[in-house]
Amino acid sequence: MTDMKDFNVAEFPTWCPGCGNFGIWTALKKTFSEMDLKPEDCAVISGVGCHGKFPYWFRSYGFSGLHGRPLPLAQGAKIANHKLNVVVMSGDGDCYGEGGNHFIHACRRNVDITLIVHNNGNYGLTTGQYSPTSRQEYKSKTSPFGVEELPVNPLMTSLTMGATFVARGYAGNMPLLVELIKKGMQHKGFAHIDVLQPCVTFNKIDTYEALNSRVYDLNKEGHDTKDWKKAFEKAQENERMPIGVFYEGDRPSFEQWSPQLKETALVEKKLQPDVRDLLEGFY
Ligand SMILES: Cc1ncc(C[n+]2csc(CCOP(=O)(O)OP(=O)(O)O)c2C)c(N)n1
Ligand code: SF4
Repeated sequence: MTDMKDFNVAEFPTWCPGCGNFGIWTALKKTFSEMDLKPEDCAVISGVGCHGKFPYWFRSYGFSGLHGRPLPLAQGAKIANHKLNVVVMSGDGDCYGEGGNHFIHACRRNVDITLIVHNNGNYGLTTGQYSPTSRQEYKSKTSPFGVEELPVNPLMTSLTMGATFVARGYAGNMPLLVELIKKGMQHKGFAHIDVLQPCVTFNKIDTYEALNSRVYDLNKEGHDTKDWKKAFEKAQENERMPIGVFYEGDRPSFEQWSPQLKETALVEKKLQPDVRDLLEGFY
């Protein structure tokens, strides 16, 4: 079995002490080591934000992309080499705001990648402005009287757009988060895991204390993860917040469906026909 330490780099993350990102960072290392994955078997791709620095502090292949753009990068990496385990780190602003369009189409496309959204209900890196998932009572520099818009419901969105694995984790519940990431990675197709991630510096309403009193383990209550309608209903609960697997479907993944990818990874294919002469014409 690989060791959690195999995924460490020389530097230690500079996230604020107590930030929920530490929980997600530890959970991913634990998941990879329990799945006996090696750093060279994996790619961790991020957008921009506090979460976006994840690949700096995680030893595997990695790429930190533009704001809102980790999903197209990750889908490209997976399509080129579908033997790689591709995990996407995104923020609520990055994924549901700037990258919202990519998010809905990734759900439809069903490429076999795992998306982990660090949902802290604000724009952490740029000092706490309100984000697409900020609740209406959230006050910040850009919402001094609270937020006028309705918050995005990430799980209802991914369920509606055809995601085949939909879950919600909590950075303050490590054993469950590890279980969810493992299940998401084992699932063949697009896995969306929205993670409640306290931003201890700027978000003073979605604190560990507040979340601890709201979250409950959905799967311990006998939820049927094949029941899409029930999952959609559960995704609407707001006061008590279910965490766990909401939905598991079995539509073929993009790689299983695509005739070009069925046999082998694109990186292993011989160019057919050989277009190198043609390409040289452009240099
Ligand atoms: C195209 C573009 N727009 C805006 C920014 C400025 N910006 C950097 S990080 C960020 C918000 C990040 O918030 P979120 O995605 O929720 O991540 P967090 O920092 O909370 O992890 C913004 C607006 C940018 N870098 N690029
Ligand atoms: S600003 Fe918030 S999200 Fe960013 S590192 Fe600090 S606590 Fe974490």
